[in-house]
Amino acid sequence: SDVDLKKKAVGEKAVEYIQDGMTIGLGSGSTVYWMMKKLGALVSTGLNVRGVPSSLRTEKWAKEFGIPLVYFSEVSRLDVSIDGADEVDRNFNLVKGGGGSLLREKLVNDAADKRIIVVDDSKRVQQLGAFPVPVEVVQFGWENTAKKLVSIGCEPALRFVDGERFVSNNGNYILDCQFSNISDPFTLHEQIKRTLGVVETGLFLNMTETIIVGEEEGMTILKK
Ligand code: DER
Repeated sequence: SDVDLKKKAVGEKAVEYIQDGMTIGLGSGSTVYWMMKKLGALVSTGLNVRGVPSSLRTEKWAKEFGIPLVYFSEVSRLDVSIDGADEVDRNFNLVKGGGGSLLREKLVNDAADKRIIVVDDSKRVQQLGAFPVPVEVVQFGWENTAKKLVSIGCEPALRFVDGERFVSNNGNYILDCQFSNISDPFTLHEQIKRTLGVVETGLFLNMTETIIVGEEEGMTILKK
């Protein structure tokens, strides 16, 4: 589909930001898939890199494509992280977590010197919030946590996949929280974050400075 073509184009473009010897934060999702496929091809021709995966699914792809991996505990900083997003606003703020990897993605993203986001243009929005904000919560007492989130002004829905409660790579649940409109994502993130039972939110604020957007004709590279 033309969305896949856009994802492939921007995923492959992001590889241009990777230099020999770099340690890379490997994001998660179908756009990152194309970046990893291209990166694997360059590794097979001699590019020397190592990656920290932000999900078990990404770890599997890295092994499939021959991208050397390193434990997060073995590196202090990452040279660059490359990841996707579910929504991107004009201030480079993101909603992420559609794939359920937001906690590790945020930890990897935070440890990177340069952070690159790759999206197709359907992800660009004027204001965040059409996409429900994924919130990772501990399993114990999740119903009470959900009630607290209602009082912040959202409609939280426990995420199910294939009829089963989704459990993240960290053993937590995800509540997809639909807000009517998010005028101040910073305040909202803080409100959600300090709610008892919440581990992390899918609001990635001030966490990227380069966004590569795939379009009908070519792509746009946004720099903050
Ligand atoms: O779950 C995530 O945060 C992914 O990065 C997601 O936001 C992007 O997934 P996609 O590239 O498959 O659209």
